[in-house]
Amino acid sequence: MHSRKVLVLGTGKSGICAAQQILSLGGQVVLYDSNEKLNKLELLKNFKKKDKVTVVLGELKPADLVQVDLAVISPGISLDKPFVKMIDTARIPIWGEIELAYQSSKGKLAAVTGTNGKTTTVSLIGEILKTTYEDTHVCGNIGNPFTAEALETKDDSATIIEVSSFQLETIMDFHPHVSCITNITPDHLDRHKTMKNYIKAKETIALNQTEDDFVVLNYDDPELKKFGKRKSLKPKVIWFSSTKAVKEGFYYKEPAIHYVHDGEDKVLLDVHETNLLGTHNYENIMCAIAVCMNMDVPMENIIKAVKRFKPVEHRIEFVRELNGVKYYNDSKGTNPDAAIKALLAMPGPTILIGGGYDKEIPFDDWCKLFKGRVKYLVLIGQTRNIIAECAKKYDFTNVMFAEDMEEAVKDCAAYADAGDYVLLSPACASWGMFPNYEERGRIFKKCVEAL
Ligand code: UMA
Repeated sequence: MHSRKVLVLGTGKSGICAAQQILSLGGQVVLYDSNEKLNKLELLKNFKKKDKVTVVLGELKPADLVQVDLAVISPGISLDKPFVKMIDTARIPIWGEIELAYQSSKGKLAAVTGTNGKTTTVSLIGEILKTTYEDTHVCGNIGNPFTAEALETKDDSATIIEVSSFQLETIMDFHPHVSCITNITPDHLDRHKTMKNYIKAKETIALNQTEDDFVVLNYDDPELKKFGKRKSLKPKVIWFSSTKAVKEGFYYKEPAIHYVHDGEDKVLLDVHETNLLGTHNYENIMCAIAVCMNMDVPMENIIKAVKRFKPVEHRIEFVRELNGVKYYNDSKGTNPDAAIKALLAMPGPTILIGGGYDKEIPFDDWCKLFKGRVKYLVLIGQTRNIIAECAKKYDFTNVMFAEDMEEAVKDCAAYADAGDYVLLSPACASWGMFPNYEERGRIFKKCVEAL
């Protein structure tokens, strides 16, 4: 990286951390963002005075590419963008921020992708790794860019990274020792266009793995079952299932998680001894155990950490009980599959807040579940008409529209009776109304606390 001139695309978390990594290694940075309204001086506050950084906002011109050796792209930028095509035509290699970090990272690396369950699984893996490795790094799509950690890693470090399909589109040498795909259901089709492209991006996680590596896969997911049986797949496959006893690997059968190895079936853990609720969470636990076992963590340490682990913020997070009504924040439910899991985890009649940014995903499977479970549906954001129409197809018409989160929460409180559950699980991304799902969740909690 020394003396290289690198064009960093995007000035969110990934872009800033990527630029800082390049500068630490002695390179120069051209920091670019399409948003011309950003403030250059504010952006430059992320760097030291002596750093060789220039900022370009708005349109990227061919002159900005002069002497650029490499471009590093943020995950939120689609490869279809004309400025990305211009960089490609100029034969400048384009790496994702993950690839940049990978090139400088040391020690053992595990990576988790999948439509849902990534954040809980990665957080749990992080807690387990900490029992055995003094130097553990938890990063990636979870909110802490890999580039923020990579230069801190050492030969005896353990790193667990959450990788999204966006990030996997631009890897090159990225090679985790253990990888995991939790599940694949429709998401991000506005960006990937087809399920085929989306699945392909997810499967890239194992692209550079060898016979010495491991990939943890969901036996119950038809796509992943096919993938795991593919002859060209090099790493050893470790299956997990929550529906059947696998011949080798992990399975959940109420009330326990089992490990089957060399014909021996061992009970590892009673799920009621954990703080996690719902079958999807037991799947996350199996993923975490499978990953950590192959990161050389003793089983005893794994089980202790699993039992101690508390649910992640914004994922079916209990907020408060008021007048016999329990409020749950599932702002991380950013696609229908995640929202289905949250709705199914509610033990009683539910008043549901849904809607948000349109990722062009069908809502049918989610709306089919409303009748008999959802008392009222309060819709916010860009998708509210689409969801209301879809719910109507499945005979569900108890729908209200709200302009913002405060109004939505007040509507829920007004219609809820003792014994009901109020759930924010929007099945959509937050963009358009909020900067990210974390902020949406925090605002929901604030409105609930203010009731
Ligand atoms: N931008 C451009 N041109 C474009 C599009 C965007 O310049 O055409 C600029 C925007 O103006 C903005 C910047 O790019 O300034 C934003 O970059 P980004 O969207 O990559 O955001 P980051 O802050 O870098 O956050 C990213 C991930 N965001 C996305 O993938 C959309 C974060 O995942 C991740 O936590 C972070 O890197 C650290 O790794 C969020 C997410 O929603 C949580 N992920 C999706 C998901 O989980 O479903 C994939």
